[in-house]
Amino acid sequence: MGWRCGIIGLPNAGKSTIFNALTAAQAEVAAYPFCTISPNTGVVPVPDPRLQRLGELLKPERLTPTTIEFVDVAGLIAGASRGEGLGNRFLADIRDTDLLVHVVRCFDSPTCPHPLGSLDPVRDVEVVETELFLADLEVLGRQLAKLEKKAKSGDKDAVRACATLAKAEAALSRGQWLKDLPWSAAEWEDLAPVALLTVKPYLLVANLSEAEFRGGAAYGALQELARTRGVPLVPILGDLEAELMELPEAERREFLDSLGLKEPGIIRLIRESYRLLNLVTFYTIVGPEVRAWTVPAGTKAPQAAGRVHSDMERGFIKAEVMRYEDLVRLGSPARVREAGLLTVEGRDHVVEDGEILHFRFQRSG
Ligand SMILES: Nc1nc2c(ncn2[C@@H]2O[C@H](COP(=O)(O)OP(=O)(O)OP(=O)(O)O)[C@@H](O)[C@H]2O)c(=O)[nH]1
Ligand SMILES: [Mg+2]
Repeated sequence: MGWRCGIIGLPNAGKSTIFNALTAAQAEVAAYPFCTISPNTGVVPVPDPRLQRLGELLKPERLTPTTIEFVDVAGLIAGASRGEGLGNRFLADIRDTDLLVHVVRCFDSPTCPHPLGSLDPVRDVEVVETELFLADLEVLGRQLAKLEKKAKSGDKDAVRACATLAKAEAALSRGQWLKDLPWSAAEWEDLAPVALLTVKPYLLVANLSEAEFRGGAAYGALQELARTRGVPLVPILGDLEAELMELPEAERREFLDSLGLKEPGIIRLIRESYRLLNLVTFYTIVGPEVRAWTVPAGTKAPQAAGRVHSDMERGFIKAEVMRYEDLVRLGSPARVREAGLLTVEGRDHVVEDGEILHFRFQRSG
């Protein structure tokens, strides 16, 4: 199972350009696996300084990072939620993603016209978000109609679910993202079967020309919007970064330095996406391989073992746990053990970010 980030936005915003830069970013983290599942889906390694450090320390034959997927979705236009343009296709494509990455155009181009005739990122954000809201209202309406019939016949669960869905409808009508509401666990369960979009974590990408990057008014307005709304905003120089990824490391460095950047925007985008997905990274050291794994926050040890191998979950006995910090400070797993800092945890252990886990399990069969 992977985590999927859907790249959405108006046509000609630069979604495919950024997708291409992302999938070429394997050069940035060389020797890591990368594969394209379909023309529009790319698996991208997550840059991980801790894994690099473990590599330097333990010198394994293989260092395997964790990955996330990016999906380059068809462009969306006003009316998409009612099937305009590639509307239905667009909605189907993003329903099964875990995060929405909204690419907003912040560049002028004589050769590539803006679909709405002018450069105005704040308006563009509004147009796209309106479609997300309308799409959610539509599925909620349909689901409510079904549930109301059940509720009338006295189904208690349906009565409660109706109340939750009506609350969601009211919030959307006020312009609130469903992800920002303090839902109870029971309410989340009511919402889970409904294919909603505004429950997903969300971030904005400013796709910038160099001129806008150096203080353009359009970018400024988008920054202000992101700040007031508290939405993460990642600046990317789409065209340039796509080309940059094909250059040798030294030239790339020089170019980034000339822009005053520490790293390419797409690398920040991968890190920021990973952060918003609310995932936890743990590590395993097995034979010649040190490997990073991803589980949702709150996952317990047996289910984490199941990520590595289903037999390990079935036959789970216990997990030996080291902290990344202890290993780096003391220099080897043996010293961590000698220092008494290796703990043995059972089935109820909740895996924390940065743990190095060794699973003990009963082999089946
Ligand atoms: N000047 C400039 N042009 C860009 C930039 N990013 C993308 N473009 C150009 O804009 C055009 C559209 O880019 P795409 O990446 O295909 O846009 P898209 O959002 O995938 O468009 P659809 O697939 O039609 O929805 C291409 O000609 C790109 O070269 C940029 O940062 N600066
Ligand atoms: Mg495209």
